Amino acid sequence: MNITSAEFFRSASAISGLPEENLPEIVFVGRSNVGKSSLLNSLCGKKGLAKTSSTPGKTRLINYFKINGNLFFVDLPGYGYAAVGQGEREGWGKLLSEYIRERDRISLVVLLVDSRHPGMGSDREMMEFLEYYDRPYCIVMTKYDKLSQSEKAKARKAMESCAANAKFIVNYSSFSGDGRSALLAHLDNFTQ
Ligand SMILES: Nc1nc2c(ncn2[C@@H]2O[C@H](COP(=O)(O)OP(=O)(O)OP(=O)(O)O)[C@@H](O)[C@H]2O)c(=O)[nH]1
Ligand SMILES: [Mg+2]
Repeated sequence: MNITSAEFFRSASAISGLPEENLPEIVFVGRSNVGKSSLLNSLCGKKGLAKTSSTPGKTRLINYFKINGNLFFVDLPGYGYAAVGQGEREGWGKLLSEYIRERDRISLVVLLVDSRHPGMGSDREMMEFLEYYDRPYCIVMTKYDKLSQSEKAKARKAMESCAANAKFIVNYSSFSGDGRSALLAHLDNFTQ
């Protein structure tokens, strides 16, 4: 797909505040600080669209962005950050798990995994959760620029073996834009 327009649409702090518009939703999830908001900005080619931070736990709400007038990208709060997830049964925010369970217009969940740590327990749990609720998902390996050549091949292999049910896997660097055109081409299949 080619992104011609990307606009902030709305934030919601509860499931009851989600938009009524019946548009497909491509959702970005992953551990806190994995690079979700940066990926959104990189994909849309708009630097300040989603707020990013080097401190984990920046995104606390469900943020909707309208893409090309006919689709939503959804930026969710990260999991695995103690101050956000503590006390929650699955360790993820209540908002995040409710959204994934109940929102039936999700066309694809983009699960972001840090390239330096493929197969972490919390990411595996997220994959199991997505499979249990029958949500189609793909894997984006973020911060790929931080890996050496030999680490890249190793990380990719490790990810492939633990994400056998993912629709596809893409290596990504929001800094260089590597992986952007590959990811956009895949997303094209999930815009209806
Ligand atoms: N080297 C490198 N750093 C990145 C990349 N993407 C994001 N970062 C850095 O990682 C940090 C977190 O990025 P965010 O995009 O805010 O992460 P997030 O997943 O939205 O974080 P929360 O909203 O807190 O869950 C920032 O310091 C970014 O600059 C990347 O592709 N390469
Ligand atoms: Mg964020």
